[in-house]
Amino acid sequence: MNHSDTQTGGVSLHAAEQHLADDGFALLVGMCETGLLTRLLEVSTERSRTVTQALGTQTIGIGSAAGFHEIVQRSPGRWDIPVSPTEFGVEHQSLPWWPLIANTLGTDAEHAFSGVVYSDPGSPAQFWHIDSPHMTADHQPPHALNVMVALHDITLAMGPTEIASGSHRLTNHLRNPALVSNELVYQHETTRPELLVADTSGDVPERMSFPLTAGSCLVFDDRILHRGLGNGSTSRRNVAYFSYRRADYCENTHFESQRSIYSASG
Ligand SMILES: O=C(O)CCC(=O)C(=O)O
Repeated sequence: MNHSDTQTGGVSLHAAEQHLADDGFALLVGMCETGLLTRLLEVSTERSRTVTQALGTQTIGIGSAAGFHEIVQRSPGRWDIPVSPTEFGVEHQSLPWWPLIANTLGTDAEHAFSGVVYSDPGSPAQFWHIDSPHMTADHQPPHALNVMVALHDITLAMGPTEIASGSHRLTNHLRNPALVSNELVYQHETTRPELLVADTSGDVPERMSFPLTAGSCLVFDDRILHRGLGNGSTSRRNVAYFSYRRADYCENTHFESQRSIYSASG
């Protein structure tokens, strides 16, 4: 089914698809109706409470390999807690952004990950990173997309996700020998937008971040350079995420943890 006439959060689906292809991201304002938003926030809040209570005083390093199935610390004070669509009480193909996903990745696109990522007040900005590497030297359409849903109004002080606009075309380590795949995917202090055009005449991709109203979504290509900004406010910043992949793409760099907080060995 082609959804080209659909409206996606007040933006035509066609315009959102075009932004995604050209800039590597699309901002969809007012995407979730109140019922969906309330459900996502309530389930996220309850799950984070249960998981952090079960974690207790166990320390947890940075990155998914150092984390648990139920919780990963993505950077200091930034916590990723997986929640499946079923646990959220939603059917992923019924979510309001699905037409954009289906038109970009195919109607057989698969749900890859979902959950909530929250940052504590005072937590610092992440290092720039991508979520998965390019697969071929020539530029291909995205193999995976992320939808970040603001679960409440998010001011710039609370640290929304920052994007290097258009960088999905520049993060190709198979084309640019100066780039190291692992230093793009795993947060590395030297990775920043300038690196992508070093020793070339190309412009540095513009850094962009937006205050988000509750229920607005930032959709981005998995290969774009991005980072969570620091939370300089006194409130916790909560974002639900839903990630999708093409049916023929099955790499995993997102959740590499091997242990559960509920197992006796930790
Ligand atoms: O917290 C955010 O805004 C982004 C998080 C992120 O990109 C990550 O942890 O990989």
